[in-house]
Formats: sequence, structure tokens, C-alpha cells
Amino acid sequence: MHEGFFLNNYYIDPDFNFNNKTLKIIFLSKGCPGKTCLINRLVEKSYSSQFVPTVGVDFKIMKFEFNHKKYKIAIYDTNGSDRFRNIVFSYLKGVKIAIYLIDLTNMEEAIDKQFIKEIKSKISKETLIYLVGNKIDLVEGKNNEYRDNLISCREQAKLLIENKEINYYFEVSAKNNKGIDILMKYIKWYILRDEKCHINNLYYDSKLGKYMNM
Ligand SMILES: Nc1nc2c(ncn2[C@@H]2O[C@H](COP(=O)(O)OP(=O)(O)O)[C@@H](O)[C@H]2O)c(=O)[nH]1
Ligand SMILES: [Mg+2]
Repeated sequence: MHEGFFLNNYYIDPDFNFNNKTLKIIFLSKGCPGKTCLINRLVEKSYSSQFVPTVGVDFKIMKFEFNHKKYKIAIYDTNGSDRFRNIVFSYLKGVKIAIYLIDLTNMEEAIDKQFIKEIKSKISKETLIYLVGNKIDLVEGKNNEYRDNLISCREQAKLLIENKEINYYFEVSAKNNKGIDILMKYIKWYILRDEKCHINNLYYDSKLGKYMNM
């Protein structure tokens, strides 16, 4: 048994038992920015450029171990076309993180504020929204044709965060793995925060018997 303590108004209980709960995360988008590819990258650590449309809603289980405990996350993959919107949104119930994926090379339609509003109206106050820009591999280099689009996405994301419309913004590539570690860390961060065994990059290592940085 270890003694808990308060940090930033959270009670840190090192002996908190996770009880094998499965937490729910959902990927949403308009169009096909690479949700299925990104989920495969996160769960299977692999990439295939083959396009297989997701029919309605699909899901994959991701397991990980942290501080000698096992965690399970159900990742819901959805179809980005308008005709599935109602079905897809009905899966938002109980979701811990809603990930709105955009394609950084899509100049016609990058961030849809109305779409974010719709998501917000269907989730609870505790649910976080992560805005994730995919295909950063295609946007690298100074004279890149998508550079202006990337800068515009960043500016919009900054405003959205300031206005509390979204919680975080990330840039990743499902193809070359860029940014995946950070996104993964923030997915786990939420889950561990939720279980009150870890806060602000500090966690209790039950084997070492002391608090460690993540
Ligand atoms: N260059 C690049 N292409 C990607 C990336 N992720 C996905 N794609 C391409 O985008 C297509 C659509 O991806 P998919 O995951 O099926 O889109 P979804 O409809 O959002 O699930 C794929 O067939 C890939 O060719 C990426 O990170 N970089
Ligand atoms: Mg898909």
C-alpha cells in the first residue's frame, strides 16, 4: 500500500485499480483523410496504401501496458460520407476522445467548424476532441505546394483551441509514422488521467515504489 497525495487538485491514488474497463475512442472525418490507415498504424504499427472503404462503423481493440497494468481501448473507425453521418454520430455516446481527422493536402475542404459543432452537441463535457491532420509526409519541404494549406490549418487549429472548440491539434503521417508517438502518448494520457493514477506527466511506478516522469 502506498499513500496518495494531491496534485493540482487531483487526488493521486497509486493503488487505484483499473478493473479491466474498455475505453472508447472514435475517429471521425468528412471524406477519406486516412482514418483506417491511421488506426492500423496505431494498433498494428503497419501501413498499406490500399483503399478499403469502411462500411458504416468498424472497431479495433488496442491493448497496452503502463506501470505494470493492462489497459484496453476500443477504437471506432467510421465512414466519412454524409449518408452515414447519423449512424456514425450515434456511436458518440460514451466516447472518451473524439478524433476529427483531416487531410492536410485537401485544399478544398480542410477544417469544418460546423462538423465540430455537431460533434460537440453529441458528446459529454468530459469528452475531448483531438483535431489531427494526416499526410504530413506529403507536406514536407519549404516549397511544398501544400505549405499554405498547412499554415492555414495550424492557424485555424490555434483559434479553435483558444475558443475551446477542440482540445488538441496534432500532425501525423500514417504512412511514414511521423507524429504517431505523440498522438499515442496523448491518447494514453487521457486514459491514465481518467483513472487518476497519472497527472501532468507524473506517475507512480508500483515496482520502483516512487513517482516518475512519463
Ligand atoms: N501520403 C499519405 N497517404 C495516406 C496516408 N494515410 C492514408 N493515405 C492514403 O489515403 C487513402 C485513404 O485512406 P483510408 O485510411 O482508407 O481513408 P478513410 O476513408 O479515412 O478511412 C489510402 O488508400 C492511402 O493511399 C498518409 O499518412 N500519407
Ligand atoms: Mg476507412
